Amino acid sequence: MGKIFVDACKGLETPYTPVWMMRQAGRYLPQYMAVRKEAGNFLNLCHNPKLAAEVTIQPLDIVGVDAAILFSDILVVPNEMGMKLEFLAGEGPVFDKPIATQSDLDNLIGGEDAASKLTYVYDTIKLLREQLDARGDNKALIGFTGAPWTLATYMIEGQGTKTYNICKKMMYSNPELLHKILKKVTEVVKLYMEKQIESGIDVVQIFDSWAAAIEPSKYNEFSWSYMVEIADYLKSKYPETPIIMFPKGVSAFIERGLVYGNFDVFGVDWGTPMAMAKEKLGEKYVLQGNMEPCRLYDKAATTACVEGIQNIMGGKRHIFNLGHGILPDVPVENAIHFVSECQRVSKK
Ligand code: 1CP
Repeated sequence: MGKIFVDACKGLETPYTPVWMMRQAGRYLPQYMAVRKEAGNFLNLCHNPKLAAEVTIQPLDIVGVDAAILFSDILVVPNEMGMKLEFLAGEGPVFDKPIATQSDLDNLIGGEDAASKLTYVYDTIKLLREQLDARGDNKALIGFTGAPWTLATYMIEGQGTKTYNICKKMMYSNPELLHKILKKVTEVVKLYMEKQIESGIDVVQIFDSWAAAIEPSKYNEFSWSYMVEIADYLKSKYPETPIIMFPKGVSAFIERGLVYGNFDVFGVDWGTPMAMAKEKLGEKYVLQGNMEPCRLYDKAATTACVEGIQNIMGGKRHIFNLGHGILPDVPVENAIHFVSECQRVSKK
């Protein structure tokens, strides 16, 4: 028997619709908080394969999801390109010297030199591969990367942002430099994902969390085309490894029929009506999603949404998920409820 999650990514029939949650290994789990404390801080946890593997597995046992997602962060990539990264309590990620000029970019490590520094990620994956195979329960392992655009927003702004004004100023006044940054990041990401696959992941997910910062007519040029390039590269070498594309907030882009490329699964965010996504994309891609994460605060609101999505998708070419990450103050029992409801309503 194949892994139910991998089969679903390929559009094959499965006994029920598999489910996982973005950000499922994280702060809403007391068991995660305990391991993070043991590690000292979040980045130490990412750098420690034994502990990173432990928190990756936690949601399989505690919440019952059908796939594990590698515990790491999208920002380890710019960090290993030479940008010093810190996670400040309450403020999130901060880079001490954002990229503003061509010479800042030239100082960054690129290509194989950067990708081969991420050994702790590959070691975590190898450990997880052994542990998951030993369990024998056919749960899949998802590897991931940030999209070049989403990574570039942190590299240029130096931190999270509400307005994206520094990177958008570059987009309109110096697009050549922005493209050079995106190209350099794309080259590292291609090799990074290739090494994740070689280390043992089953499926790749690309997070373009800040896709919605770009106006629809510029989205292909500054983000989508780079992800298509990454997918083409990976598919030419690993045609059997499914790729999930999750761009957040691009409902206008979907509606205009602008989605193309060598992906297997399209991750639908919670602001996009599932019926519209199905109509526009359902034949080309398996769809993943898309419950509004805040419905997890209420069990009845969760059940109603799961049933609604099931009615639209009918258990075909679908993977249940949230339409973005789970929030830290969600009760664990509500997450368990979501997962079991997805499996219940879709059981054949
Ligand atoms: O323990 C802590 O305090 C740190 C919180 C945390 C965690 C648990 C961060 C900091 N990152 C992570 C893990 C993580 N990040 C995972 C693996 C765990 C899982 O999904 O189960 C993944 C896939 C990510 C990816 C990630 N990091 C994204 C894309 C996904 C998304 O939610 O859109 C982004 C944008 C980041 C950046 C990031 N990492 C952490 C913070 C606080 C932020 C900033 C978010 C922001 O700018 O608003």
